[in-house]
Amino acid sequence: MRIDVITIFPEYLSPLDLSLIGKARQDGLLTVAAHDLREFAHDRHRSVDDTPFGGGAGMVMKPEPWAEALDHVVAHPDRAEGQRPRLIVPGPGGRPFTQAMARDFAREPWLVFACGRYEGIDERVYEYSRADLGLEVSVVSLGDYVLNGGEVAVLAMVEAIARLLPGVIGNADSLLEESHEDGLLEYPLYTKPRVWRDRAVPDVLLSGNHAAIAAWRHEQRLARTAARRPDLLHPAQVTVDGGLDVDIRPAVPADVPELFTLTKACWVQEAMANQRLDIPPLEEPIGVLRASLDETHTWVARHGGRIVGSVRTAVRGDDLFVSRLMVAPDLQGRGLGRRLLRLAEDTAPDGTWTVSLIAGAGSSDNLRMYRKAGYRTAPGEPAIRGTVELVKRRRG
Ligand code: JD8
Repeated sequence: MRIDVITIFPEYLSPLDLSLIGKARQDGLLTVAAHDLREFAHDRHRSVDDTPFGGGAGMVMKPEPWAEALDHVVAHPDRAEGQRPRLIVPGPGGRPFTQAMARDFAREPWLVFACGRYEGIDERVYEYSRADLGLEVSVVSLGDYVLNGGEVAVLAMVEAIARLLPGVIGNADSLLEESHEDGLLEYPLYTKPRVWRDRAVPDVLLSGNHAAIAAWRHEQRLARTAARRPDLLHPAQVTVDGGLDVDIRPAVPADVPELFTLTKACWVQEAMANQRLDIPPLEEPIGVLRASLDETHTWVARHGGRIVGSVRTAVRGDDLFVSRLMVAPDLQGRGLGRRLLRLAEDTAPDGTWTVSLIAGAGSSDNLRMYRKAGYRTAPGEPAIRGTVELVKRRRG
């Protein structure tokens, strides 16, 4: 990737000589060139700013030096004829810079950053870049606070973009585990010593129990995200009772006809997601459902008098088996499935060490929810082809 930066303070970008970005440049993965805007100003004082038309405080960057600088950069001799960079202009009024944008920019072969100063750049420079130079122009903001110019934003954006380039970060897997990649903040970190100034590392991290560690870390990530960045969570995840107003009770025989119908509606979705019809809940006759109420714990959730969800549990030795977790198709994605799952988990009697369930291998929404809830794929082959067996270790 090639990056050109136009600025009146090229020295501001010297941090890009250091660390991982410096190494990537040495390794030829990345080229960064800083251009001094003043070299494109030709009056005695090399002035790049002037007073604003229409009045107002401060100064505005003049269009002529910008146009010359952009002409110069876009005509770079190493670049193929007709190739055009993307132009990124940092500005407090831009679209907020996100990890998704960093990924998007990292796919481009060539980026140009234009660093404004003073009150900003004459608006005609944006028009000229689009219309005459044929550039896609993105005004991007680092965040909701005021900087004096675009240089600091460029440092941040170039770092976020360059670390996504193939080969810049040794272990590509580590990129996948980061916050802002999967929507939750990081879990807390600890290293040696085990006890430091009377503060011990949480016991679970020393237990050697990888499932328990994963479950603990997941809980920490959820709690942190709810506390610091509730905007990243689904509303139903922020507080336990923040979801739909539902009444959850043990199922009774009078619920069976309606529960039977809801089951079919929900598992038609499953049949489509997994491209098969031989799924037990779809095939089950109503009499078998009736009998299951005596052999399992089944709950139904009602909203406005109507059954909108259900879940079933059965104790099998030291495992709690959860099945028939369903939410009416029109009410999915509001956290009700998660609530029913939590309720099922909470009913596990003492002496139950794991909670397990089976999901269709093609049910990606369900699988994502189960993983977020701390479930992990059970070792070994699943008993039923096309399914995934999931297990979660209970806490404490
Ligand atoms: C570019 C000039 C300063 C902008 C008066 C003083 C980004 N998140 C961000 N906050 N601020 C900037 C930013 C600020 C800039 C320039 C970026 C060029 N200024 C001006 C207008 C109001 N101040 C930014 N990215």
